[in-house]
Amino acid sequence: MCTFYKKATLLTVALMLLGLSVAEAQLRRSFARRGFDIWDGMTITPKAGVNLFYGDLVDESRTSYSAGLLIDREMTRTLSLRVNVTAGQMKGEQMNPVYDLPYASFTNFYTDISLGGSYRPLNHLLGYFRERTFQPYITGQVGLVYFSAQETWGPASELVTPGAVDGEIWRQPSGIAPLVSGGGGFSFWVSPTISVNAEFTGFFPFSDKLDGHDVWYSAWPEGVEYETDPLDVYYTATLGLSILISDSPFRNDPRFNRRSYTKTRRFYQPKNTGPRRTGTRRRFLFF
Ligand SMILES: [Ca+2]
Repeated sequence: MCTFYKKATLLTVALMLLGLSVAEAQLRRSFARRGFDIWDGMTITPKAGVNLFYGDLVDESRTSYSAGLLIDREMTRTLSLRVNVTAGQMKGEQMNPVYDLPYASFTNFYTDISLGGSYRPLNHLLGYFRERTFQPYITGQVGLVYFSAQETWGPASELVTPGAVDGEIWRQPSGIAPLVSGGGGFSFWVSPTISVNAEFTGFFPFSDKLDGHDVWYSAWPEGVEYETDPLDVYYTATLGLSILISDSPFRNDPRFNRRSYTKTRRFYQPKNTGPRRTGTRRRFLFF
């Protein structure tokens, strides 16, 4: 098992380095074409939502809260480079089917940081359009997760495992594990600088200890040790507000000019509802 996690760590680090070198190559090319500005096409998205934990410990109460920040920079008309940070608390409970009581429960404070890319298929299929109302995307990332878990015995444990005491802390593992993640989402255009963002991502950490639970015992602390499947997985569903720092150098596809024009014009048109003073004329906007 140890070798597996070592290999996974090496693979994750290799993928992160590959991602960085691809990004650097992209940046060099952009720089050669025009003056490079890191802020061009960058959005920051504060977001919050729920996380759902699925692991070898958890049957119930798997939903808790997360918040995070996404930094996304357009690199091409369809691809972005992104850094995502999420933090929050996870929780869950395992039920004993015989007594219908909780055997154990866990909480985990976690923070993950991921580097990856996202792909906007509509820009590919229909042409680049910055103000597209509904802009879906898919994303893939590699990263690291810090976890600080606590597993607590439940009322059924006293009836099943000699040595267990209901309400007492069983284990408190913490550490850093590599992860891969993937998912999708969409942004909903509100104004030239603001979009609403919704995203669903699955995180697959290379550790079985995010729920504090990797092995179990016939008796505690000196019983036979049994290993479980190393399958701790969590998902996040978040809502956020994307703020555009600076427009990207990419121009809208010509077919979107008219739509872009009316939308942008409507946004910038002065809303003059009061009585018009003599001598003042409506400003004419030419986009
Ligand atoms: Ca586990």
